[in-house]
Amino acid sequence: MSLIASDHFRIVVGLGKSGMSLVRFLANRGVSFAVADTRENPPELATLRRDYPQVDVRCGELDVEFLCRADELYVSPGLALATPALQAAAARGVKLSGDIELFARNAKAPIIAISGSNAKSTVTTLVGEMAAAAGKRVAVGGNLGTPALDLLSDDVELYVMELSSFQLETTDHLGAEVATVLNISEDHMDRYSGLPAYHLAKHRIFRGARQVVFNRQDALTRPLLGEGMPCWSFGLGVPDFKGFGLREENGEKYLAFEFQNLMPVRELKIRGAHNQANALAALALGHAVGLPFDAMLAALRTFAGLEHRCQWVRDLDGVTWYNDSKATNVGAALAAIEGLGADIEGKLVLIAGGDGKGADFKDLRDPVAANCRAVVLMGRDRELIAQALGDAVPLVRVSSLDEAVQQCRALAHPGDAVLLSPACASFDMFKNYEERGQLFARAAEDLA
Ligand code: UMA
Ligand code: ADP
Repeated sequence: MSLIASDHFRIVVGLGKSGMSLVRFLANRGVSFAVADTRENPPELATLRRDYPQVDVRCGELDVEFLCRADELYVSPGLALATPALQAAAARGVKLSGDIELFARNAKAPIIAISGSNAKSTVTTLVGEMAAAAGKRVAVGGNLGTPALDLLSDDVELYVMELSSFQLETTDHLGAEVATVLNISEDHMDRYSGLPAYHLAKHRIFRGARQVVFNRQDALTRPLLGEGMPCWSFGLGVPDFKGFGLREENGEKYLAFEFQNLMPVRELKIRGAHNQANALAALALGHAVGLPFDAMLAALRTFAGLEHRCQWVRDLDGVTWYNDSKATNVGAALAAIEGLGADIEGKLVLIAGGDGKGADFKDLRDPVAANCRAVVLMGRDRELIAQALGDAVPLVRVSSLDEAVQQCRALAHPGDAVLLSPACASFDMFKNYEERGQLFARAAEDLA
C-alpha cells in the first residue's frame, strides 16, 4: 500500500531526474497529477510525452492559478522554494513537499541519511560498499545520482541516501535509522540568506532520526538532541566512548573505535587526512546499523575513491596531475589543498575559478600561501578569487581550461603537483563538474 492519498491532485514542479522519478511513482499508484517546469524544454520532456502522453505538462513561467489547483506541490531540488510563484501558492494553502518526503513515507527498510557540505558522495558510496560487503541488499542514491523514489523496493534491506540541503528543505520527517551532517562550510550562498539558513536546512536530516552521528571537529554538525538519543561521533583525534578516531601505537596510526584499534591507516586506498575522516564517518554509520567490522574494513581496504575527487591523472616530468573537479566550494578545495599539499615533496600549482555561488574566498588565502607555487585562475568569478588571494602567490589569468593546463605545465617544477580544485561550480564554462574534470584530464594526458 502506498502512503499517499489518491483522491488529491498533485503537481510535480520540475522535470529533471527528480521530477521524472515522481511522475513514475505517482503514475504507478494511480494518483492524479500534472507537471510544470520553468524551462521551455526541460530535460525529461520527451520521455514524459512518450511514456505518459496523457499527463498535462506546462512549460515556461510558473502559473500561480495552475499551481493552486493542487493540494500539494512536489518541488524539484534545483528550484528554490523562495521562487515567487511557489510562495504565492503556499500562501494560498498549497503544501510544498518533495521526493524525499514521499520516499521516507514509503520506504520499509531502515535509512542511513548522509548530508554535509563536502564528502557526502564519498561517504555514501563507501557505506554502500560496506553494507554490500556485509551481504545486505542495499540501495544507494539520492543526491548521488539515482533519485530516491527509483530505489524503492520491497527487496531492499537498507537504504543509504545522500541528501542535499535542497532536498531536505522539502522534507518534513525523514525518520532515518541514523542520520549525519558530515561537515558544514559555506556552499550555495546564492540560494541561502547566509550560513544559519543553510545550517537549518541541513539539520532537517535529524527529524525523526533514531540515532545520530556527528563530527567532533565541527560543532556545526551536532544536532540538538533529546535525552537518551544514541549518538556516535567521528574525528581525527583519539576516540572516546561511542567515538571513532585515530590512535597511534608503536609508530603505527590506526583507525580506532573507543579503545579498540581497527585497522592501520596505511591500508586505506583513499589518501589524505580528509579521507581518513570519511572512513571514520562511514564506520560510525555502518556500526550504528549493526554492520560487522570485518566486512566494513574489507570495503575500506578496496575502496579507491570516486572520479573527480583528488583523482590521480598522470605523472609527467616529475609532476603529478590531480583532478579534483568535484571541489565546487571553498571547503572542498581547502581539504584538497591542505591534504595533498602535506603529501607532496614540492608545491601545488592550483587551477581555480568558475561560478562561485556567492562564496567568500578569503579562507583560501593562507592555505594557498602555504602550499601553492602559483594559482591559475579562470571562469566567471576569477577576479573575486584574485582579490581574496591578493599577493599570496603569483596569479595567472587564463580564458580556457586548455590554456590553464599549458600554463601549469610551464609553472610546475619536478616534485610539484598540478591540482584542478576550482572552489567553484562549473556551470559558467562547462555542462557540469564531470565535463570539467574530463576535459582537464584529457588536456593533461595530451601533453607531450
Ligand atoms: N530547473 C529549472 N526549472 C525548473 C526545475 C529545475 O530551471 O522548473 C533547473 C535548476 O535550477 C537546476 C536544474 O534545472 O539548475 C536541475 O534541477 P532539477 O531539480 O531538475 O535537478 P534533477 O535533475 O532532479 O537532479 C536533482 C539533483 N540536482 C540538483 O539538486 C540541482 C541531483 O544532484 C540529484 O542527483 C538528482 O536530483 C537525483 O536525486 C546533483 C546536484 O548538483 C548532483 N546537486 C547539488 C550539489 O550536489 O551541490 C545540490
Ligand atoms: P559531496 O558529495 O558532498 O560534494 P564528494 O565526496 O563528492 O562530496 O567530495 C567533494 C569534494 O570534497 C572533493 O573535491 C573532495 O576533495 C572534498 N572532500 C572530500 N572529503 C572531504 C572532507 N572530509 N572534508 C572536506 N572536503 C572533503
